[in-house]
Amino acid sequence: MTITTALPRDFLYGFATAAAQIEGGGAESEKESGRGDSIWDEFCDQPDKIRDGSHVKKTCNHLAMYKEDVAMMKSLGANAYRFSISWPRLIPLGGKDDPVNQKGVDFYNDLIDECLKNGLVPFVTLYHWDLPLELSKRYGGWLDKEKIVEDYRHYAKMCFDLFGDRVKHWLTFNEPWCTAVLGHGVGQFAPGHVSNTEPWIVGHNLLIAHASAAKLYIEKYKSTQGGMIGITLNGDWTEPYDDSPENIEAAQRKMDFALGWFADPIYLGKYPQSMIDILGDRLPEFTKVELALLKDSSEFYGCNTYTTNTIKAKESDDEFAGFTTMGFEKPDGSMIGPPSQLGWLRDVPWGFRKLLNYIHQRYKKPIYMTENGWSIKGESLLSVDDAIRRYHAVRVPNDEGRVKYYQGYTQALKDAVEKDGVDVRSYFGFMDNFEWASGLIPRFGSVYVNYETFERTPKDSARTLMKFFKDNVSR
Ligand code: GBH
Repeated sequence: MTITTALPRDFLYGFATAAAQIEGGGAESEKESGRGDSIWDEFCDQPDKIRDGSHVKKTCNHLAMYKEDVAMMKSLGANAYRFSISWPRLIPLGGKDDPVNQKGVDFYNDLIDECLKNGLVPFVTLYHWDLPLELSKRYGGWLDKEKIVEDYRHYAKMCFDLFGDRVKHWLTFNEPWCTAVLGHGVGQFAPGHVSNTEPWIVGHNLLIAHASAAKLYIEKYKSTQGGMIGITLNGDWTEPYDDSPENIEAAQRKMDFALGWFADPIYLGKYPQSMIDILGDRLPEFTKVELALLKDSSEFYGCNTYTTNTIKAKESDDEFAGFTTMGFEKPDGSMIGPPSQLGWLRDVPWGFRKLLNYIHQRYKKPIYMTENGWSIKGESLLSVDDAIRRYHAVRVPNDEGRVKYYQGYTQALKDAVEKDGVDVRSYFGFMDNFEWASGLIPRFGSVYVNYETFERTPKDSARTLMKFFKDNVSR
C-alpha cells in the first residue's frame, strides 16, 4: 500500500558526521591506521587553539566502531548516513603523485558496504576541512590555485573510481565559507591564518576546485555511475532588524557575504554586487573558462543551517558580515529565540522556513538539508550518569531543548514543502562529536557519546527526529 504524505518517498534522513570529528580513537590507533596528518592535527598540537585541549586524534573512535554506529543509526530508523572521507587517510601526503594508504581505502569500502547492507544510503562529503598537512607546507594549501585544484581533483577522481559504484550522492565541499573565513580570515580554525586578503582568494580557489571535480563527475562518471554531485553551504536566515530600507538592504548584504559568495557564482554566474563593491580588487575575477566551469557545477543546493540573526545596517567592523551588525534582538528588546550553549545559536524555526523559501526562489534547485542541530546550554557539564539518572530510570540522556528544536525545525521544513512548494529532499541531524575549536565541550548530538569509554546512548531527540520522518515520508 502506498501512503502519500508531505515528503517524497525517496527523501533521505539520518545523521551527519565528518571524518575529523568522529573517526579518531587515540594517537596510537590513528598512527597504526596510516592516516597522514591534516592541518587540524597541527592546529590541535598548538597550545590554546582548542578550548578544552582535546585533539582531533581522539574523538569518537568511529574508525573502530563504525559497525556499531551503522547498526545504531539503522535501529533508530534512519535511511541514510552522511559522512566525509578523510583525504589524508586515503592519500597521507595528499598530492596527485603521492602514495595511497590501502588501510584507508579498505576502511571506506567497509563503511560503505556496511551502510548498504543495513539499508542506509551513503551521502559522502569529499572535503570537510581536513586538508593533508603536507599540502599546506608544500604550497600553502588553498592559497595556490593551480596546485590545489590539481591535487583535489585527483583525490576526488580517486574517490569516484574507488567508491562511485556504490556512492550516488557526493558533496564536493562542506561550508567553504568556514575554510575561507574561519581558517584564513579570523584564524579560529586551522590553518589559523589572520588576513583580510586571503579569505577571498581561498574562497575563489575552493569554488574552482569544486567546479573542477564536479564537472569531472558530471562529464565522465555520471552516465555510468548514475549519481549526483553538489556543494553544501552554511547560511542562516537574516531577518532585518526592522522594516527600514537600510536594515532590509543590510540583511540582504549579510546573506550575500554568507551564501551568495558561493551560491551566486555557481547558480547565477557571478559574485554578488555588494561583495564586488565592498572588496574591490581583493575579490578575484573569474576568467571566461572558470565561469563556464562553474555553470551547472552543482546539481542541487546543499544546505547547512542552524539559526537566524536579526541584522542592522549600523556599521560594524566585521567585513566578513558585509559591515552589518548581527544580533538576536528585536526592537522591543526581546530575543528572537531561546539561547543554547553557543553565543551564535538560537532556536528560530520560522527563520528556517524563510531560508528554505529564499534558496528555492533564488537558486531554483532541489535542496538537500545536510546539517541542522542544537547544542543545549550546560549539557556538557552533566556527567553521563547524572544526565541519565537524574531524569530517567532507563539509560537515556534527557535532551528536551533539542527535542523542541528538532520539532520546530522539522515542522518548518514540512510547511516549506507542503504549503510553500519548496523542493527539499533530505535532512540530517547530528551526533555528539569533536566541535573543532570548541573541542568536546558543546554537545550537538542526538546521540550521547561518552568520551572516556566511547559508549553511545541515543537521546530522546534521536527518536523524535527519526519518528518525524517515519511519519512524514511517503511509503
Ligand atoms: C557546522 O558549521 C559544521 O559544518 C559542523 O562540522 C559542526 O559540527 C557544526 O557546525 C556545529 O558546530 O562564532 O559568530 O563567528 C556551522 C556553521 C558557521 C556556525 C560559523 C557558526 C560561527 C559564528 N557555522 N558560525 S561566529
